[in-house]
Amino acid sequence: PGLPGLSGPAEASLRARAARVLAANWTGSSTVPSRSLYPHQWSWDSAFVAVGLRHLSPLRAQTELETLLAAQWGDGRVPHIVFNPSVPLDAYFPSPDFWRSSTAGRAAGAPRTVQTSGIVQPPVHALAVWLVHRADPVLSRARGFLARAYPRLAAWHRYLLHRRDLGGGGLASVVHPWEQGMDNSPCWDLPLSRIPPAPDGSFRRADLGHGAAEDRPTDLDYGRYVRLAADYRDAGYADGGGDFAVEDPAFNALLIASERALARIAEELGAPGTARRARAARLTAALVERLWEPASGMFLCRDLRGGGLLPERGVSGLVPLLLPELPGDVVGALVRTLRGPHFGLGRSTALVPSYDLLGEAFDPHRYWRGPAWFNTSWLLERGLRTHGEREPADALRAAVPALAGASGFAEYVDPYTGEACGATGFSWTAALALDLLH
Ligand code: 9WN
Repeated sequence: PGLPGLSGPAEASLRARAARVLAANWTGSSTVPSRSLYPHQWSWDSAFVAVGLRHLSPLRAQTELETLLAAQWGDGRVPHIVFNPSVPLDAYFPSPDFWRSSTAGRAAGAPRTVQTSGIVQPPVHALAVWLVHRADPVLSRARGFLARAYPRLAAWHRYLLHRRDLGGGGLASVVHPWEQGMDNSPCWDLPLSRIPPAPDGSFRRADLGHGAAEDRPTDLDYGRYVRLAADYRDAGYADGGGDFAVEDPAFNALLIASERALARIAEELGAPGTARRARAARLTAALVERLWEPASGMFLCRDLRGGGLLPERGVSGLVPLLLPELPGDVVGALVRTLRGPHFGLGRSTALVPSYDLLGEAFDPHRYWRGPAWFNTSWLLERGLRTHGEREPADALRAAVPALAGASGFAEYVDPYTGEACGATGFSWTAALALDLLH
């Protein structure tokens, strides 16, 4: 379907502009999220980028995912950053000399030839692989795309479901806010408050050279990010011992959606998908049991070190709407929360804010503390459509490309005004806008 209110030529020019962003950010084997702020390959960015790229070049979309999966560690983890060796060390912090993957990560099977970070990001990859396959099954079969990706994706899920089941309830935990992808979400304020920050002056932020300081995480946040990552590195990237461990609803919902995609991939390859589908159903039940909070009408994060659910309402708690096997009362409550005063969708906001509009920590410009991001709106568009909520799904389907184009493909926008924040020419914004134009 076309974009309501947008003429054919306007829509064509929006597509062409989005394609130009992705062409400018393509390095030859993968796409950087942003030439200025993020000059390497990021894990969940690449999955979202591939979903859009499949409409421009299924070959590039396959290559994007293959480049990422080639950097997988022996223990199955897919690193959150794959570093480009031709980019100067001071262009992004933390750089490869901080993570020291090939030495500190040796016991966990880090690759020798490519430098990576040692943490992970949300597992959107199997879903992306499946969508990319479907865009051009003939090319995919000719290249053995699924057959090569499948064992890597299976090992990735195995890592998350075994090494990362730190709470023992079946769900995967994140051990760093960067892993969940919503770095400075107010959900992390309490668990992070227990982490002593790395001393001032012991590291140098590169992000402040590109982004406005008031739109980025604070120095105190960074001190804590650095401490947590350094502790993990110094423990050889072994799981289980860190001071931060959280079960996050979006991370687990994406794992479940990807497990369902993996079932379809298995079937396409001639193997049964039943065990994976059953696992997805079990994980959905565990998600509801461990993270659903009826009084808030949404999922919350579980803090394994402090104990209990974290009270903050982040957009992450709405993302499980993606899952078709969610109980009906949970779906109904999620849709009401999304459209109610805390997220305001279709009333005060056209895209989904990253955090509770009524929350004490709400800030319309500061990164994951309020601004609307395009990937979460894309996920919720899918979720609404999955559950037959056609009218709000159609509205999001129109708003994502419109605001992406109007903001210069911004990294994130003010949820009330649509004003661009962070980097412009941001890859997943362009990719997901393109996807919704198809
Ligand atoms: C740390 C690349 C990434 C996204 C994350 C976003 C931001 C990095 C940073 O940029 O995080 O991984 O330096 O702030 O929060 O979701 O994947 O676009």
